[in-house]
Amino acid sequence: MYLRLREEIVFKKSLLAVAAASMLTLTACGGSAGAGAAGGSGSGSDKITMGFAQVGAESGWRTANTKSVQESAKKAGVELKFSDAQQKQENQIKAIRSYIQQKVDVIAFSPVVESGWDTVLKEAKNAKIPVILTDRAVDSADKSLYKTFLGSDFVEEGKKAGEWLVADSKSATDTVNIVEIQGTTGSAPANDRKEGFAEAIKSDPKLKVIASQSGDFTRSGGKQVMEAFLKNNADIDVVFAHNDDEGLGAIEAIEAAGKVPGKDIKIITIDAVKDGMTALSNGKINFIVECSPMLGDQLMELAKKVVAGESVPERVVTEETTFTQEQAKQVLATRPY
Ligand code: GZL
Repeated sequence: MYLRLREEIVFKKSLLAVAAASMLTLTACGGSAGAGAAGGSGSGSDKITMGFAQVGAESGWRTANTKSVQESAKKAGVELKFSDAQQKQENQIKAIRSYIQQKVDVIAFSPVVESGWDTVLKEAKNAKIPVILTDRAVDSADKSLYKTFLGSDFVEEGKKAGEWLVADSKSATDTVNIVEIQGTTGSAPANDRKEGFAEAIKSDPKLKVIASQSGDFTRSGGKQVMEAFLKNNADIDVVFAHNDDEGLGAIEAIEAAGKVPGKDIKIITIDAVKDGMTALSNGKINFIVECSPMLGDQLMELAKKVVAGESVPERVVTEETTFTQEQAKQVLATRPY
């Protein structure tokens, strides 16, 4: 009797051991599938699905950024669902909600403005779908609402623009009147570039921002704002435009007013897209701070890690430089965008 009982206990113990072992394997396997466990497409296949909510197509930079994301997704074997919000926050929120409905494995987006994202990001978190911020940031206090923020340091970009002007104005004796064409109102790049530029020019009291208005990062916006600045200010020495497209619009307005861009009125912009670099090499712009739109490869790498449950840095800052007129002439032919 005792022996049989003992055999029975040994047998049951070994059954339990087998069951526990198989459970471990399953969990491990579920973990590696990532997507299923994370509440994503649950396909269990290695291929991940990304929902990308793009800002719009407002500038040369945005077009290059979209191209980079789409080409990198193809190269990385990531299935990409893509939407263009025409620069409207409600459209981006709608797109993110639809990605949640479709149970994508990961959501990535460039928030058109900094505020108003907590509700929809909480919905993604509750659906266990990780979110990656790319290009622009949100001002949410809850850092758990996204896994990482990949993009430029816009304050640094504004500072570089201001520092160039401080150096270029060293020999000036009179006040240097600056007009500023800001990016999209409420967006991280507009807020931060303005902050960085103001910080840098504080060191020279001759440098005065006499007018500042949003051109919404578009060429037409830059032209309209510059026309108004020229009408209301007799003596403008410098334009600081938050992106190349606004600077190119300002050039049109300056030339229409019979003045020489780059000479009568100096122009500093940010981005370094092909059209901006062409104007820089032709002397119509004086200095450009680079802001790289080529975020696609890094985004896909981060997405795969996040879906696989691996840890990623909270912040990934993109590498970028600056260009003078001489430097633009040397690199223009080889610029990738
Ligand atoms: C910056 C990006 C800005 C560009 C503009 O990372 O968000 O938006 O500077 C674009 O050209 O429209």
